[in-house]
Amino acid sequence: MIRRETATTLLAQRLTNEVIVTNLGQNTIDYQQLADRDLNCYTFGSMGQCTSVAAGIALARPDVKVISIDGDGSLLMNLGVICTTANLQQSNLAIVVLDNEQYVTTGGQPTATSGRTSFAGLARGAGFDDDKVLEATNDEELDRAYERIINEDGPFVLVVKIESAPANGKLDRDLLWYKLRFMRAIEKLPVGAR
Ligand SMILES: Cc1ncc(C[n+]2csc(CCOP(=O)(O)OP(=O)(O)O)c2C)c(N)n1
Repeated sequence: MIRRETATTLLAQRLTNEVIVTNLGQNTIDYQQLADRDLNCYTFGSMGQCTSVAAGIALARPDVKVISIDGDGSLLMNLGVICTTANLQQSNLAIVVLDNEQYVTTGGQPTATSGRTSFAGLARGAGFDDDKVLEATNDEELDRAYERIINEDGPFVLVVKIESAPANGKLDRDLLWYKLRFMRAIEKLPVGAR
């Protein structure tokens, strides 16, 4: 099982001009605490919308790699988005699902992936290429997968099986400040930065 901190820091150390969009709750806390940067777009409260927001940014800025750090419960709530993105074939989009098999933010109720459901299977069924659907259950697999999603064209789906412990620290809820900081940062990013 991969630790939350490892799932964040292994990606953070590879980042340059990529946009990161984080799911509400735990994933946003991790990136605020461990890997805060102007090109992070945090989502708050909007369960299910993380990958949709990322796909929209990726459409608006095809010259920038956009990585969604989604949660299993949240992506399960908006599964249509993987069909939309598979059909759009956005080469600059990667969807990373931090799959702890629970709705941790609301108390740890099990999600469908704790049972028979597999995001890798869902992603292939949605239309993602087989070789762009990646799964990581240990740190080595995760590091190799991050290298691919940073350096190769997507669209990718990367399913990361992580521990069920919550993120460390508290959510900083200064939503407007973070939103404006992100908007200014992406505006300033020269076209062709990828
Ligand atoms: C539309 C909607 N329904 C319910 C909630 C309450 N809620 C907030 S976080 C969360 C669980 C999210 O689960 P998951 O995506 O697996 O992320 P985790 O908390 O495990 O990191 C729920 C049910 C919400 N914010 N919005």
